[in-house]
Amino acid sequence: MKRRTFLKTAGAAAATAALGGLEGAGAAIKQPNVLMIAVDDLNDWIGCFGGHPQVKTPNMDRLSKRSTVFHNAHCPAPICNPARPAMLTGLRPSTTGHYFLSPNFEEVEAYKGATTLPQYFAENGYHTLGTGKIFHGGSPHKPYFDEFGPQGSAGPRPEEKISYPMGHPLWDWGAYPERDDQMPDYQCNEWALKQLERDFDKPWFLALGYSRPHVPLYVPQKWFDMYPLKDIILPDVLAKDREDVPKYGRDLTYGVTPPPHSWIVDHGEWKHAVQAYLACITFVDHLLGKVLDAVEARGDADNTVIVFFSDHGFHMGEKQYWAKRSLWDRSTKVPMMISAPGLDKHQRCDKPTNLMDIYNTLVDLCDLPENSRLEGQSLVPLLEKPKRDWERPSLTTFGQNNHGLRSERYRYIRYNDGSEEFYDHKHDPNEWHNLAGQPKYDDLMAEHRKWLPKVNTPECPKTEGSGWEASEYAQGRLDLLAKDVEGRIVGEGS
Ligand SMILES: [Ca+2]
Ligand SMILES: [Ca+2]
Repeated sequence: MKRRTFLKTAGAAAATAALGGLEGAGAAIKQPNVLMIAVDDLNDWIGCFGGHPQVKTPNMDRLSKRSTVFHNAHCPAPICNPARPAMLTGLRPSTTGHYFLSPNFEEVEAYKGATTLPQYFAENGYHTLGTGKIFHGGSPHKPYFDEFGPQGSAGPRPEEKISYPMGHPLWDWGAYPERDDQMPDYQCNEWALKQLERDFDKPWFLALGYSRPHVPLYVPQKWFDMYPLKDIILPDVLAKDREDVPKYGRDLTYGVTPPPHSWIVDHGEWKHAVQAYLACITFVDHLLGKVLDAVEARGDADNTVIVFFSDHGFHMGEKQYWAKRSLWDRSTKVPMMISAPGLDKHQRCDKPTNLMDIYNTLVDLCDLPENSRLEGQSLVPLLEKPKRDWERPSLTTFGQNNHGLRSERYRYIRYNDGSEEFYDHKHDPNEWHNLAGQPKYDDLMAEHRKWLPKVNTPECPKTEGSGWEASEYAQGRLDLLAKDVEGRIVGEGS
């Protein structure tokens, strides 16, 4: 399988050169460039993913037309800080013990000796550039790239919160600031656009990470105006959906940093929060459009791989819950698209895939030597044939020995205490009806259980002084923290 795509591309380029192509034979052997676009906390509310009927994402949709669109892709961990290093080192959370918001990537012993994705490209002849949020916000990004522009951030905040007066400072939504150019995402985008005007004497790898639609859900008013509040359609939610979830799963997703669902509903803020999320998505889509224009204007556009993904999904009230940190599809499922030279465009893939697979896939597409430490798998076979047999389900881990597995049709969850959930997406795409415990699903559940990781490393030590952490929740020890829930001035945001 390996190198087939590159060879095909090189072959096509050589043929062009033989026919008197203007690019010359030199271009025929050049490895493809890579543009990697990471979006923060974006679920499938994108036109081409069909997650919300009102969302306006013309540029993501445009990218989908040159890509293979992965409709069943999932994150390694449903929270930024462990998800990003897992995919960038190829080491699963269950291998490293890195599960929550502390410690930062650079402090985790198990990553030492791992070569991150951009470093691997640099070691193998690429010029690497990055800007925005690639690793989690607290980690310095510069050491991992040849050049790094502005690092992403949550951006400016008003003196007083707009919609959710209590709780974590990042948890708010509303129209702010006045202009796009006040947004860090805008500034990162401008830096990326400048790089895309340059000529490079090596193949290039450019990583661009947008911080929206991560909270605070602030963008200028004009983006809100695209979604009139009165017309907002709320997500499909089943009342009392959590009643058939095991206690461990309910405790794990009690919600600490985000507002309680009941607060949002009782204060008439649900539509407003949905409006704000949609507005943030369209703002990011607009920035992406400029980047796609810049790439398409380059002479090497046809020899550029584009990978687009979000680091995990996001609840907007589904299962009476907000944000991430769950093992349900709403948290684990990510939009993922891969466009590469020589491959068919506008393809749909429903096979289970994972952000962990991006590292392997890029190594494969760019004909780099194999990195044997990676725990993902190359998706090139699926890029070539999206409907081919694909056995391995997609694994998401949240806390030690809490796992979700997604196969093509089913979701299986097993918590640390042995309790389980099982959903049939063919008949229940919202995961409303937990089938675990019904004897007729025993065999299917056993099939899924076989794929649980054999290694479940204890949680790595937290950074000293990092304070409250979600891990107590995630280990099902809700009672320890009940006193903290009232005030809700806890947690670290994402
Ligand atoms: Ca995130
Ligand atoms: Ca339910």
